[in-house]
Amino acid sequence: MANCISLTTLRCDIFCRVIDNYGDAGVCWRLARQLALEHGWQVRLWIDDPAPLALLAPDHASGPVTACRWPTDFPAVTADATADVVVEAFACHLPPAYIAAMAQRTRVPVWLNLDYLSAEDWVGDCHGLASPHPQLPLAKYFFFPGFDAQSGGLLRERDYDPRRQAFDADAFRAEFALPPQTANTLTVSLFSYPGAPTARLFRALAAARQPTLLLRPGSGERAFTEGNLSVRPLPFLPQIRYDELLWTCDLNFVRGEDSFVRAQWAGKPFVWQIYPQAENVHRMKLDAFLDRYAKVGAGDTASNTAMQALHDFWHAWNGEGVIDWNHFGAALPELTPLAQGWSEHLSQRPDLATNLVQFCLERLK
Ligand code: TRH
Repeated sequence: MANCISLTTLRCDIFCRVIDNYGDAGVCWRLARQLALEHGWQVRLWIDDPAPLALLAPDHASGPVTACRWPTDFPAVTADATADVVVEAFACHLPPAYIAAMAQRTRVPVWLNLDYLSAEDWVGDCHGLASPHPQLPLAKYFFFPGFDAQSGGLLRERDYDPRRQAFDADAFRAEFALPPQTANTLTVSLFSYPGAPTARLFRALAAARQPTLLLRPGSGERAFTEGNLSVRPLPFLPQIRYDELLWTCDLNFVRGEDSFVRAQWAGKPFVWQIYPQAENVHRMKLDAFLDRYAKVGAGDTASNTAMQALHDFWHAWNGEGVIDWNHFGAALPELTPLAQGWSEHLSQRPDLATNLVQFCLERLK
């Protein structure tokens, strides 16, 4: 890790505490890269556990973001060692010594709490609200990702479309020794939490008429074939290449937050396993997204039958009901244009990094 305390002129410090899995680091790294590459900010990512970065961005040490180990006992720093923009990711609580130094700055920093993504309507009412610090001359702004213009938007790199246009799916398949694409085989990617009903899904795919090639990145599981199902493990791909897997497939099972967003950009049918929360709070978040998604699909792109099949399959995938692959699989020809339309609908809006830069420049005195 770089020697970070000595750096003096800084534009943005992002603080990330890795709760579990990859998403905290995944979201923060993606944001940090965009702020550095697309907006020219000097960005440090303070992360308490750099292990996920080694998988997400094996070349992270080569820049453009300076990854710093967030020590348990963050030392006292001077005001000029703090940044103009400070992003507190997912309410990770900044080091008190750092907050004290922020308060000493001649130019008050813009302090953002980057929250978790939700499709719920209340996000638009909370996005951008300021919360004054009780003792210090500082205010923290709540910055909510989201699916509409009242939110902070979604992370999407400027080079996403050119990367996709340059992508060679055959070369990707050859690189991972996968069979060439055939019209009749369904290619599926699966990234899920341990509680997902994968055994039931595999049995249904094995018994289905259509052959399925199912790719499991980072699962460590073995390859096997059962009936019409062929399961192949893949290595955990660097974050920049995970998009390529999603583009290769006809259907993507994703989870959490960042892979969920990436599947939407890919414009292929997807199934989302939401991060489980206490008292089933996550079910409201799941339905809030399905409501938005159905509104876009309610037009000419998907019938009520297809939308019902999607709704029921998503609920079953999240532990509510039984997996019915026949209905969901039969709906895929209608769900594909729906996914494409949704991706195009979302990509009309400014991306989250652009919105965040605008938000901060308006508040930097
Ligand atoms: O790993 P996750 O379950 O992370 C979760 C969620 O972010 C959740 O919101 C948060 O509360 C919890 O962490 C603490 O799922 P997510 O968000 O999809 O993050 C996975 C990251 O890993 C994402 O950036 C995509 C990336 N990835 C790769 O880069 N290569 C891969 O091969 C795979 C499978 C994923």
